[in-house]
Amino acid sequence: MNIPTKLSSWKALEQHRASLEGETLRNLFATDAQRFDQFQCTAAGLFVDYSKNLINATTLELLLNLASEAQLEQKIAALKAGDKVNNTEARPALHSALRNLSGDAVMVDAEDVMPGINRVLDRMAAFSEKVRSGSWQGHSGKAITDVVNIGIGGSDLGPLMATEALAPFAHDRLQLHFVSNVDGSHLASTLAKINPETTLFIVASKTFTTQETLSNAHSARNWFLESGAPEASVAKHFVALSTNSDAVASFGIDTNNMFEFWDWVGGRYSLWSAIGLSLMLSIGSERFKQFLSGAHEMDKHFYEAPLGNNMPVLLALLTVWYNNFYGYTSHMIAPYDQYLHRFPAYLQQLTMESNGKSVHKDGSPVEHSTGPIVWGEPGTNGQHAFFQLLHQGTHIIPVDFIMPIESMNPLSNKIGSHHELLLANCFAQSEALMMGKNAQELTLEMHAAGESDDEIDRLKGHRTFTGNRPSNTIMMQRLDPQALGALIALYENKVYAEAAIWDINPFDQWGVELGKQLAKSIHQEIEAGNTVTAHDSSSNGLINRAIKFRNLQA
Ligand code: G6Q
Repeated sequence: MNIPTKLSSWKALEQHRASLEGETLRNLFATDAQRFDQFQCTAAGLFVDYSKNLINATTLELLLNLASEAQLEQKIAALKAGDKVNNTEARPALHSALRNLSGDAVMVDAEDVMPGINRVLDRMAAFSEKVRSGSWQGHSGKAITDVVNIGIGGSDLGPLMATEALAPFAHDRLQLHFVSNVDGSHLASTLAKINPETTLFIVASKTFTTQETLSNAHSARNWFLESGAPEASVAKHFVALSTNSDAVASFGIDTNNMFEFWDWVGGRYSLWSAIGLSLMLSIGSERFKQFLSGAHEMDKHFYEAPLGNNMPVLLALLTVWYNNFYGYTSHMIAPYDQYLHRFPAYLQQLTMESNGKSVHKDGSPVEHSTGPIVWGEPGTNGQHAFFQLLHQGTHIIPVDFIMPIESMNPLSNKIGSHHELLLANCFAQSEALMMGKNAQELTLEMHAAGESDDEIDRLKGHRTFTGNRPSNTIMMQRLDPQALGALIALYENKVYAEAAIWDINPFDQWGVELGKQLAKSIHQEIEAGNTVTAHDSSSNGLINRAIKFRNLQA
């Protein structure tokens, strides 16, 4: 085991960090005209400018030393080879096999998993074509118009985010809906918009034991049957995506209508598997393949590029740099593309569920902070809300700006082109965060606007900006299936590289399991309706209050 804080490269980075005290991004740019050329990376159709970071050539060298000392290359090779990198669950993490278009075998326990993956992909493609063409019909002989994916967490966020991101490529007739929350309002508001005769429900659950999903699926089936649909027609309107065929059968879905995946696919990494069926229905199997291909290109880059020119590794090292050597433990994702509006939420699960860990792989406590808090909103909306804190707050929050160069909707009017305005805002934000505005610049600006020296003095503290706030800018030509695949795989691989350096397991989620377990027992208590005493006084009090008021209403 490589405890990161004990590595000599970690200690060297601590010293280097101290030597950078007082250094500014402004100065780093002023003294190095090549900075933009030096700190950039291109891979799988994506371009990353990481020059607006608090690093110099020595920082990068020392971070790369840390990667080597933490055996990152060997750990990347282990991931690719299907080693049991998820040590607490004794499983490999082979989401990369799901998009492995190389034709090479991928072995799990001496068996090549590629034929099984390709068989399911072919079944998904054949089914999608039937639904899209209208030849798959509901019980009254009408084509499907609405698809409702019922799932939660990894069985929801990925397909939801990607379906929204690729909305310009969506099928004309099919409306996609996603129901995740066990709050009945989520399902009810969706059911109110659709017709049971022309709706296909996809019940997406790796384990097929998740209470929220099963509860929503049962209510959806009741609604469907109460509409007068014959029991035998459930097969035309309900399909399942799961690893658990017994549970699918006992729910009442014909296992011929089940698309399988495997326990070595983590929930939050499952979008590339059968869990992507809703996306495939929306964009078609060919485009789904382009989506896989973008991710595969990024995987190849991750496996093969030297660490110093490896996009996921570089972004991971920057996160480690800020998280562990500056104490910047929050990370903001700002997609300048409305279609990516669910991308920050998706990344929140990917990164926080993967790297929100406090112990090393051997179970010993970590001595450093791990996964940052990830959040965000699309620009320019965020600019009119929380960006104030990014510019002048006491927290320094590194930002990833994500920006397609071409718009899918190139509107313009007498003010100009929407997309040029969007681009301008994105570039303006990263520049402003980095450069800030000093007293001299403010004075010139306020004098030019005819303001008095007194007024300048009065407002100086409020209207100057320290700057020195780091960001990356990730650009792509346009947000198409290939680019989205590459973008997601970039972050998946980045998360793995961070975990490898921190020596934590990014593929388990015992916190999620705890929630599932506790909710189950409290649910039984609420259903029973008796006064509970088994918990702490707060939990007892809350549960009893809910029971009391529910009984009063009954
Ligand atoms: C993901 C997590 C979690 C999971 C959901 C749904 O990595 O494990 O978000 O995806 O709890 O689980 P099921 O797909 O088994 O219903």
